[in-house]
Amino acid sequence: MANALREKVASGRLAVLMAAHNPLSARLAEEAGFDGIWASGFELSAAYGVPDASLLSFTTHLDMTRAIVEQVGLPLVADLDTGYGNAINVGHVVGAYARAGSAAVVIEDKTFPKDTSLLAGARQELVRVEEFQGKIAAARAAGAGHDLLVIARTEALIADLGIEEALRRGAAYAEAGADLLLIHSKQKTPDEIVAFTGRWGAQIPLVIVPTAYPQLTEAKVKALGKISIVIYANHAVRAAAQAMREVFAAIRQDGGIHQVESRIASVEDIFDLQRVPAMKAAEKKFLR
Ligand code: SPV
Ligand code: MG
Repeated sequence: MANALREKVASGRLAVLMAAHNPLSARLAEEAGFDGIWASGFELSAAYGVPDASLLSFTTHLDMTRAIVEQVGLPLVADLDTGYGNAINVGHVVGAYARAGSAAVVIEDKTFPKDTSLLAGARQELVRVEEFQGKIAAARAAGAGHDLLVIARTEALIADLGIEEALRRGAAYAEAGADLLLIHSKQKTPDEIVAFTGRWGAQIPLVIVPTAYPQLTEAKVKALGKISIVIYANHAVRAAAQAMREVFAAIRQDGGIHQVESRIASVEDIFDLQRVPAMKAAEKKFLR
């Protein structure tokens, strides 16, 4: 099967990805018309109630990835954090994600165990450039034959190392064979990303995660150029948390579930999301 994300990037159109932490959230993202799924480490960690700090094993995240790929047709971009160790670990892990049907993997240049990027005062330590180039090369080798995109992510801006260092690392990662560069920023305005994008030599296209600077709309991203993928990295779990909190509070307040019916998805809606109609059709055909 051709890699639809590679085709979208090659076409020069912007691909917009939504985060997911399970197949249901991925299916809702598909229903809403997103171009792909971001298999987010932050979202899965939050779903397990633990910090996004290399606490979940890669097989836990791989299980989620497989489950999403089995249920949703959109290309999936797997968040591999640091690659769970050195270049040998990266090769092992990326091979598994490639065989699971990922369209792309993202590996970031932080040390293992990582700390999450948007947390104030978090540990943000980067590995040597050469070491990360080796990890990119290992990822490429493991993905060969699977039409897998390798996205290198630099956390230079997250680590407060400045635009020069981010540009230096980005260029080195492009040279090592990355297909795209994810440049992450925690600034509350788009200025830093706009400045970086302006100075980027466009060796490879950029990926951004505008969580901290939501003012940068898709129209503005397109106007900047050089950016091929936008990832809305945590909006599934944040939407779910808020919706559950509000409905749970209302049920406690009302002393029953009699008032919330119109505020939540119907049971029939969930049946549809579970593909019950397809199962019923199969029963007619196969149950004898
Ligand atoms: C994720 O969603 O897991 C990400 C994006 O890597 S961020 O949480 O902003 O680092
Ligand atoms: Mg992550």
